[in-house]
This record gives sequence, structure tokens and C-alpha cells, in this order.
Amino acid sequence: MTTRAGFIALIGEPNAGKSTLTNYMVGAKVSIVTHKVQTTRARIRGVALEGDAQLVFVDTPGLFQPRRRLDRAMVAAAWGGAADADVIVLMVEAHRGVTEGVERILEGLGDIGQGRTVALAINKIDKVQAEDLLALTKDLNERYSFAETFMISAERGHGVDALREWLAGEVPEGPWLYPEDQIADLPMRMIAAEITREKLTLRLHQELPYQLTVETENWEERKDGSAKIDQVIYVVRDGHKGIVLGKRGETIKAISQAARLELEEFLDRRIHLFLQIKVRPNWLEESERYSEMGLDFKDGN
Ligand SMILES: Nc1nc2c(ncn2[C@@H]2O[C@H](COP(=O)(O)OP(=O)(O)OP(=O)(O)O)[C@@H](O)[C@H]2O)c(=O)[nH]1
Ligand SMILES: [Mg+2]
Repeated sequence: MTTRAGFIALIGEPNAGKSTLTNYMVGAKVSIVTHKVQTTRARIRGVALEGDAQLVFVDTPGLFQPRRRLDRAMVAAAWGGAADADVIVLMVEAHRGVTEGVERILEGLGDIGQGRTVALAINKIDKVQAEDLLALTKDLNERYSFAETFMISAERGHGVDALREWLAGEVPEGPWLYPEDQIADLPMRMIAAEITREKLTLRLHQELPYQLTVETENWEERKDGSAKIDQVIYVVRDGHKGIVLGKRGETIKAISQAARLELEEFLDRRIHLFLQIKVRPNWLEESERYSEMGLDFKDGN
């Protein structure tokens, strides 16, 4: 049997639906999703099978104009993911069309896309009318020479099978890159930290989600089959600590419970989750925080 395998980088503006598509392709939640921009911070690989092909989807942070060190490291990670991939899929939101952000990404693709297969996936088609889609497809294809255009709804799974089948034919012949039963290559402690960060992002407002990070500090397997997980939430200000705690600790309690339930479902066992909040005014400038997130600190220079 000739097998095929390759990396498929999903790139696009923040919120385009890259993580939603990754999860749909994998058939499990390997990357966190929120309605807020800049949810994904590092490259997350999720594995899917299509016939004899193993498709390794590389979910990347959204591409935007970076201001802080963290932003720059995220954007560098996204372009790095594209540069290492066999196929690049640019995801554009159907209802937003060609924004300035999309224009900038098309410029970037002028270099990175050279000699690589680049496809266009117009996502969230459930939000627009068919005639708008045709106009957008035409417009984007006049601006860049995409190998193929797909119209999809990553959330509902519309058009996704056609994309997966096409990708299976595009990745090179070769042995599979991961064992057959592996769905992600993120360490469990990192997935666990991401789940907690998702719950924090969903519950907290304004800048706060962007100014915190979560790390799994300790993971203890217990004899009864359960696991005890200790995590630290780093925030930059005392005031933020108060907000994360909430009145009488209600906010952190709700976050902890939501994260624990999802972890239990993911791991199919009982979890004891302990969250601690630490005020660390400078964590956004600490290289160790970046390596914990899977980012290159130097990229932020
Ligand atoms: N209506 C609709 N919403 C979608 C679709 N795909 C994704 N979404 C929503 O769009 C939002 C952003 O989705 P994500 O998958 O987190 O987007 P992302 O591109 O990974 O975002 P970043 O990680 O911030 O770059 C979430 O609220 C999703 O539920 C879709 O096909 N239709
Ligand atoms: Mg994402």
C-alpha cells in the first residue's frame, strides 16, 4: 500500500475558524476555541486520516499586526507553521470578506507560498448568501493564485469532506508521521493548561484574557486511577487576581469546575484540579513563559 502523509498549515486572521476546523478534522477537541480573537497562541498539530493519507493539521495563531512581544512571537509561529508545511490553507471569514488583515496575509503569502500548494477555504458560509460567496471567491482568486477554493462551515462540517479528500491527494507519498492512534502531539500537561485558559478566556472580559497564561506545574497519578493536577494562572496585576477570583472566589470556582469537567471527559477519568493565581507583572517578558506556551521567546524581539 502506498501511503501519503504531510503537514497542512491552517492560517488566517484571528477568529477565522482555524482551531474549529482542526478539531473537526481530527474528530476531537485538540485546540481551544472561543469567540474572542487571539485564542490560539502556538502551533498545535492535530492528526486526521483520509484513506491511505495521514493529514497533520497545523493550527496556527491568527495573523494580525503585532504590538507586544507575545503578539510578535505568535505571528512568527504562524508564519513558521506555514513555511514548514506541505500545503497551506488560508481561511477567510465569508461575512467579513477581504479585510486589510486579509490583504496583508496575501502579501505575506507572496513569499511564503512560493513553490507550495496554497488553497483557499472560505469559512462560516452559514452566515452569508450564495451570491456573496461567488463574488468573494472571484475577488480573492484575482488577488492570489490559489490551487483550489473551498467553501466551508468548519462549525457545521459543511464542505469539509471535500477539503479533506482534496488534501489527501496533495500531501506527498511517504510513511505516516505519527502512530495510527495519535491525534495530537501536544503534551497532556499543555492540553490541560489550554483547557483552563479557554475557560478563563470565555469568562473574563477586555484585555484580561490576553494578559494571563496558564501552566501545569504538577501532575500526580493516584492509585485510584484519578489524577491530581496543579496549575498556576499568571496575571500581571493585583487587580486582575481579584477579578479572576471573583466575589467570594465564585469566578475561579466556576472556571475550575468547567475545566475539570472537560478534562475528565477528555481523559475519561476523575481529575482533581487545583488552580493557583500568581501576580507576575513581567511574565510577558519572561522567556520561560514562552517556552511553556510552545513559543520562541526570540521571535518576540
Ligand atoms: N457561524 C460560524 N461560526 C464559526 C464557524 N467556524 C468557527 N466559528 C466560530 O468562530 C469563532 C472563532 O473560532 P476559532 O476556531 O477559535 O478561530 P481561530 O481562527 O482559531 O481563532 P484564533 O485562535 O484567535 O486565531 C468561534 O466562536 C467559533 O465557534 C463556522 O463555520 N460558522
Ligand atoms: Mg485558534
